[in-house]
Amino acid sequence: MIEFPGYEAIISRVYENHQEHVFQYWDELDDSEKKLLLDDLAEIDFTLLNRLYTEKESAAPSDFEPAPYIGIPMTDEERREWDRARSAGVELARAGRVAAFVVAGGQGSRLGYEGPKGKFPIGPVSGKTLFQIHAEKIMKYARKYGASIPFLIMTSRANHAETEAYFRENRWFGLAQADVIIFPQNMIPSLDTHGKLMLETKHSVFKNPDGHGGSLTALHTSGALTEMKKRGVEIISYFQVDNPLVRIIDPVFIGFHALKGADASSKAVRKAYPEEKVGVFVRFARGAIGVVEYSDLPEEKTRSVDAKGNLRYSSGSVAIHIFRRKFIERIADGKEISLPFHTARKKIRTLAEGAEREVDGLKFEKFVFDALPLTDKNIVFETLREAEFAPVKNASGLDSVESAQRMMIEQHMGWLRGRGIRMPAKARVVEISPLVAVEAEDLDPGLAITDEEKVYIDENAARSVPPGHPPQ
Ligand code: UD2
Repeated sequence: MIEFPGYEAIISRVYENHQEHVFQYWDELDDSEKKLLLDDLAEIDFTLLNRLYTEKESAAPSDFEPAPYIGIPMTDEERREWDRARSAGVELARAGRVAAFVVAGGQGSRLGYEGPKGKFPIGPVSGKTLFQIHAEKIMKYARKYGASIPFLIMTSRANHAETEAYFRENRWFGLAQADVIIFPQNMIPSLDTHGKLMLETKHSVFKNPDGHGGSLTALHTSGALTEMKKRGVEIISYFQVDNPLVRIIDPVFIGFHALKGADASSKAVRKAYPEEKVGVFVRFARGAIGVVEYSDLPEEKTRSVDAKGNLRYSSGSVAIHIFRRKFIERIADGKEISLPFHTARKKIRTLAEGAEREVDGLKFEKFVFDALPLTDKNIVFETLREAEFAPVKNASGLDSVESAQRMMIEQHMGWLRGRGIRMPAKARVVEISPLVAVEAEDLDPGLAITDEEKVYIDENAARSVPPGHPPQ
């Protein structure tokens, strides 16, 4: 057994759990590296890891039915209800009760991009990054509602420093520095298929971020939640970094959430096709509403249709939620309640027997939607895909850079048409700066657009001209 003064208990724990291979490079390490490795090992909850390894094949839930949801309004009464919700939502935003929260712990590796995904350029004309678009939307909402809207950003160990530096270099994209709160999520070791820890370097254990479900704990442990309480924020509007279309502050959604007295609320879109890679909203046997991830939805349920031929499990989760601050405080602070871990089998690059190699491994992640059944009340709210869901997952094809950019262009052209703004003959690609508009009604109907193939409407171009006086 190796020795290092002051770390006897940790070293014994590693041996008791049959993980002593993590010391295979011990003799090559200097004292500071030895300490780093031991500190890394000290953070590991071996009891939890042993349990996760034993339960790795545990069955997915199967006893559920499709969840009820608030649909797109069809009748006058429903439209009136929407108007009431909008007023309530606007009121809350004006009173500074709302914060925006993006989970950005993932890397852009599926896009073939190595940095934080938020730094990926997505603006079809401007080339603005996902982070810049989100930050500018928040600035626009803050201006519209005349209140500050804190922007909470969860990173992970791999991209925290780069994300912080990016916001600093860009002067927080015009937001007040104090309103941009960036904090990392926790990490959990991955295991190989025999339940063994793996090394990332000779003096560190391979760990993966603990999933976006870790965001609720990270909000608490980082102090962000306490800060929100101090500022009087009651509602946390949660979204994923990879969706440039997201309506970050949606007064109707916020209003429904508040008027229904929900602890959490979630947006759903109709699934585009049965195998679409989105979780579906369900009502579990005990009555709670939650999400079953697409990979856990049995084949016959994935394809099941009703009498009219419509998909039964059609409410797809777009990973947009609202959480009541007090609900997060309750579950993040509670000692017994914690979200379950899901196991994913992934290839992991690790260091073993003197060389870097790729091995089959098990990654453990929490999913934020597992918090939904822990609420006293939660609602599902239907929305239109083209209005707010364009995930950037892949370099090409489905859910890609190309499809997201096309949806952004279509949305912006739709807003211009909706406001009766004339589209010049040459214009093919149009992008509107979030600082000009986050929805059609922000556009001045007198706006004149230059006759070019690629048009970017920013604050300078958005100056209106009197009707009948086209710009020179
Ligand atoms: C997620 C949902 C899926 C659907 C889809 C919509 C899960 C398990 N699946 O699929 O049901 O709603 O999104 O686009 O949620 N992240 C972190 N830390 C982590 C892991 C992820 O911050 O440890 C962030 C990541 O930066 C991204 C988001 O969570 O913003 C989603 O991660 P993903 O792209 O891996 O999720 P995906 O596509 O499997």
